[in-house]
Amino acid sequence: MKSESALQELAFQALDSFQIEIPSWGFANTGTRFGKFLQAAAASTLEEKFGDAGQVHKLTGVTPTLALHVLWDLPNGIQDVETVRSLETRYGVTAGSINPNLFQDQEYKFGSLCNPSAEIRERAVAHMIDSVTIARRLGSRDVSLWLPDGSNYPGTQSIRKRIEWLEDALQRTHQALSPSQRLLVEYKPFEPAFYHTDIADWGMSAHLARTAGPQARVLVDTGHHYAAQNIEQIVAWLLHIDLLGGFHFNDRRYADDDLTLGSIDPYQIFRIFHEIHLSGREVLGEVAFMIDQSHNLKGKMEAMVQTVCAGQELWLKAALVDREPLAGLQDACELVAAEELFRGAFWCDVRPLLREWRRARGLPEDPLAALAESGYVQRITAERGAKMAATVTSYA
Ligand code: RM4
Ligand code: MN
Ligand code: MN
Repeated sequence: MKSESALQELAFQALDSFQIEIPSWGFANTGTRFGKFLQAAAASTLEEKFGDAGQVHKLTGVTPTLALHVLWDLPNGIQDVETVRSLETRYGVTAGSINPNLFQDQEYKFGSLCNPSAEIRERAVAHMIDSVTIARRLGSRDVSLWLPDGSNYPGTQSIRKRIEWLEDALQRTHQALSPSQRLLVEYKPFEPAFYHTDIADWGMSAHLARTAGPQARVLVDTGHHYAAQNIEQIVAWLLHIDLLGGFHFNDRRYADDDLTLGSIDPYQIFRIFHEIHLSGREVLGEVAFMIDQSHNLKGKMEAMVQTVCAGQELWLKAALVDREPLAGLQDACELVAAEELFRGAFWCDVRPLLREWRRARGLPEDPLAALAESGYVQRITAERGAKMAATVTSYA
């Protein structure tokens, strides 16, 4: 048993090292495949997204960066960089990862970087390179690619040709990176394509990252796996081969559900965090923690604050695993004792320690309660609600 002060020191160190990026799209109106559900408090401009992100950072102290989606957030591309810069100063959060958008233009119906048309592939590569430029001008380290490409029916596309096109596109994107930038390659086995996706799993991402160049890494989105897949094992492998670039955190019950972190299976996030803790603190500079969630039913501000707090709780629980004795038990094959030690940390109620840490750092002890007390959500609901009636929600 650790003394109370030793425990506090360990907890404070762990919490000081934890930051997580929030996504601009987590504040906007989103929906299901069947329609959008509008919320009066949703952000519909980049300024509102920055405003909301600034508020989350003020309440939690651990979300200094906002992930941006080119086209959604910078519809005029490079020209919008100055606007972003002024919003950064105004709201106290800076632009985080830059996400190219290769999935909403009509020309990408049959793919973007893997489209059989050389002309369309060229346009998609140009967008990747623009995204690198945007990121550089904003001082953002990571360009984070999620590729929607794939096919729906067997025999309709050449899987092999598309691999070559992709290798070429990512090499060219990599050449545009400055020395401090990185290219993150996200994978997803399904949706929007359902027969094959061109980057379906971590092996494909790892290969593409390696072929692209030394500044490319793999991005693990927790919702982008088949059910029951052992994600922490993938994380352990990526750490081992030095290719883990970051995470998109969210939770899921079935597919890419984008539910709030830890809502369905908090133990899984704990197990992932354990692998990171095992690698030591140095690895944190190399592994970006990001949230990738859009909230259709929960209030957006509440869901984001709740997610950040859940992330901190699970990070802290995983930090409490007594790793040295655990290693001894593992080597001795003391299975029950090892498992009890491991899950003992998971069951520890860390909320009092978190409250102490927040108090010591001058943050509200209970960010969700502080959000409610601040009246922020009521204010944006009143301010933004009037615009809502004009928004289109229908699917067909
Ligand atoms: C994907 C993926 C990407 C996100 C897009 C919009 O499912 O998770 O990270 O940018 O959705
Ligand atoms: Mn994602
Ligand atoms: Mn996703």
